[in-house]
Amino acid sequence: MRDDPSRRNAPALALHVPQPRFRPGDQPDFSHLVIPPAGTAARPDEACAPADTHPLCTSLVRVLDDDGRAVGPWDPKLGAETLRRMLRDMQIVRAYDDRMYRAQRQGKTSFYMKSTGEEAVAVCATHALDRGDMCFPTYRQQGILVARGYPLLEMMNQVYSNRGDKLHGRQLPVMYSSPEYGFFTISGNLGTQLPQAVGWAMASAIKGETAIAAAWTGEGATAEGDFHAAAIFAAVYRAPVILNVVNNQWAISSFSGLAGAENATFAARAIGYGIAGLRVDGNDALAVYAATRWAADRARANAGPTLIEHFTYRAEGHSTSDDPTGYRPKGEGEGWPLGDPVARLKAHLVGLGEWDDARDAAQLEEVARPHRQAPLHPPQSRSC
Ligand SMILES: Cc1ncc(C[n+]2csc(CCOP(=O)(O)OP(=O)(O)O)c2C)c(N)n1
Ligand SMILES: [Mg+2]
Repeated sequence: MRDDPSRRNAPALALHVPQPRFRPGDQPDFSHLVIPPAGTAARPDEACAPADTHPLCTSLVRVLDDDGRAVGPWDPKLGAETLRRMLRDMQIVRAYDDRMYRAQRQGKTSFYMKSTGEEAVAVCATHALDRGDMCFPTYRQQGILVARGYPLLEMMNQVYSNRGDKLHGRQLPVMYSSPEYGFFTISGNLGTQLPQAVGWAMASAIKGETAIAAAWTGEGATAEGDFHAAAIFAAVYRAPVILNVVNNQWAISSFSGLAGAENATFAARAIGYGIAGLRVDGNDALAVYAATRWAADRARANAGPTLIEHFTYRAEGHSTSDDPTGYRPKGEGEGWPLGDPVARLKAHLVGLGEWDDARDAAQLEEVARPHRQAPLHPPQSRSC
């Protein structure tokens, strides 16, 4: 109380309200970010004590260097076929996103959300999981469905809420669901998928099965109580689950500082829960793959859950309802120091002699084609 005479000289209490570094009109500059060179992060054994991973919660696991070479102990040493498949899946996601964004602008659907710049987080993690593992995504992991070969036509049917929509228009566009493809129904209520994933993983263990669960959340939604409920259950029971935090710097117009990023990394939350944690270059396809495989192997060995922070950048607006020029500088993403995940994987393949510009151009043309051919209202009749 300011009137209390015994506290007359005490400073008035005040709150700290985090502010983003740059607003529209400012020149973005990411030089404050500490980006360790690729290949420098240590790779502990998958069955290590959680504390052995904790130095990695404030560092960054990176495999692809500036010249597109794979370096260091986290190099997953994937064959060219897998690398090309991951590149192709990321290119499909990007082409599909562009197409659906335009469809919304043409009035064919009410709403769409792109994952531009974050394609590796969903696509490469899925390639590192087993087909039977259960995924609990947000609206920005359409790459999981693409990586598992879910038909794009079914995805479009859902976005258009047309007669072919398996969900009969009962879900907001982009909130897909496919039990057959191990893709848990997306919920608009942020964070709910996290305790659900942990519960699914615990059930898998209780039944003595071998499938694990993986959940994704944006960094903004880690401020929800559900994140913490999920983490404590996962930690206490050593549930076979991977908790992915996709730190794309923004939660609609709120910057990551409002979810705690000024104080600690998101990966560092693993330290408080006493579980394994990794902080990963989310624009590095090989680092995402390697970290996910590490965490999956750890879960399968009953060594406990892993929290992975994917450090990335939301290159476009939050959704078709958003205009990011109202709260961040135009072109901020172009200065993002971790580059573009698709371009980086392409450069790696080219460097290996396993890809070239001509093949890339042909593939880009090809992945755009199915969208053009897809009928807007396919002739299937509804089953109910
Ligand atoms: C419980 C809840 N609170 C708020 C919202 C509104 N909302 C939808 S998306 C979003 C931002 C989420 O940001 P983040 O978790 O960082 O994920 P990103 O969109 O960046 O992938 C908010 C606040 C919601 N859908 N559910
Ligand atoms: Mg975010």
